[in-house]
Amino acid sequence: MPESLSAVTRRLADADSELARLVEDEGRRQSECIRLIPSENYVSQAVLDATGTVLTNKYSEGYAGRRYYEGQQFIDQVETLAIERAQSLFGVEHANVQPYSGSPANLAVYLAFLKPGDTVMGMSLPMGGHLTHGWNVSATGRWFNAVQYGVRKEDARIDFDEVRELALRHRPKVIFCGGTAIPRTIEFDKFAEIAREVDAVLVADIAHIAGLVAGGAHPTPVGHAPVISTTTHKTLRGPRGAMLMSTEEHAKALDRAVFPGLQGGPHNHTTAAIAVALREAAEDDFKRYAAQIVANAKALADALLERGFDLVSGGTDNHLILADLTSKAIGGKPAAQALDRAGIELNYNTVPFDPRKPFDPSGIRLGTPSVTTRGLTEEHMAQIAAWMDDVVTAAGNEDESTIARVRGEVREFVAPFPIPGWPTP
Ligand code: DSN
Repeated sequence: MPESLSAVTRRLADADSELARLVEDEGRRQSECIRLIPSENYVSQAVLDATGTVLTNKYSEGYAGRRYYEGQQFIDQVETLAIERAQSLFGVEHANVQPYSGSPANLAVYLAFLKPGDTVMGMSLPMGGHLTHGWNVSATGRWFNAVQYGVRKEDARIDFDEVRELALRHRPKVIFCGGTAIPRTIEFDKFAEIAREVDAVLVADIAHIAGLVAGGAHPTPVGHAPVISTTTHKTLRGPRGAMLMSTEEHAKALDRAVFPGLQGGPHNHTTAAIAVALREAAEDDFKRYAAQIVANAKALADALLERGFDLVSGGTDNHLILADLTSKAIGGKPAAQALDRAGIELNYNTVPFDPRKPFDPSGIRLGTPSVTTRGLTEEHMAQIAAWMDDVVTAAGNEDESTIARVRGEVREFVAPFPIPGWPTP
């Protein structure tokens, strides 16, 4: 067993040293970087523990009390606990905790409410939506008649007159709101008004902001959207999984769509970890965490603006920032790659009305859920913006020595902020 392995991977190394080495390297990478991908986080030790339990050994197709396999005495209780915690945290009538991840959860929505060829409306991917909201390369855009809305060119905000006009013209059965690159508050009430007018089911995809909603740092869709879809691993800080929540009216249709419509056995170890995360999210500490995510994002946005970054919509209301690097004379991809070499991890992203291709777009997308989990606060954001500025400029000038200098400074900077589940160096 190699001496340099941490205690976390030493046991794994007894069985598989090659794999243990990779886990070790990834753990070190995560602890030595400033991780700014807005859909990622660091889960707690308890969530990690629940994920690595014997619950992974069990098949349990069906729902509590109605399974197709025996031996569900405890699995039923685990799933029920997760459901009850979701109901209580979000204030919803019904929760299904079985979807494997966000895309399958959204596909279950299609199966519950639409037939192939029916009309669905969602925000287009390059404007900030999600693949599964009807984007053309996704099954949802190929098998359904997808009508896509976007944002206004002037201020990058959703144009509700356009959304209403599209809805009246195309009469979608389902309208998705929410997305993956939306730096502003989602106005669920305005979407609900339009959905009512055309008799569509409004689905709020809160994958990105679920933790903010749970912690009171973003308005809730409950009372506006009868169906809510979310992943559990972003701001909610749980394992990689998803949930569908709804009013009682849609409970049966959604449950049938998840199983047997789309999936087989639920991943019980994930369900357990979701239950743990939901319990954590109900604590007062989590409210402080959610508020701090937003405070950090605003401070980081302000610091980036001061350094001449062009932010889509001019800033942020939530955890996420989208920057158009056109004015910095560099594409999003080479900038993201240089930042990664410098230990600052984010992703390249299209910006609304992007003239460049999705694989080589104009923007970068970043956010504060992970750094906030580590304990960074507003006072640290100016330094991160300064490094980003240095690296983006250096990347344009092929100045690798600046990138190497920042790499060293970043490593030193994050060292006092340990990550859960990983030993302090
Ligand atoms: N891949 C997720 C994100 O990064 O936003 C969305 O599915």
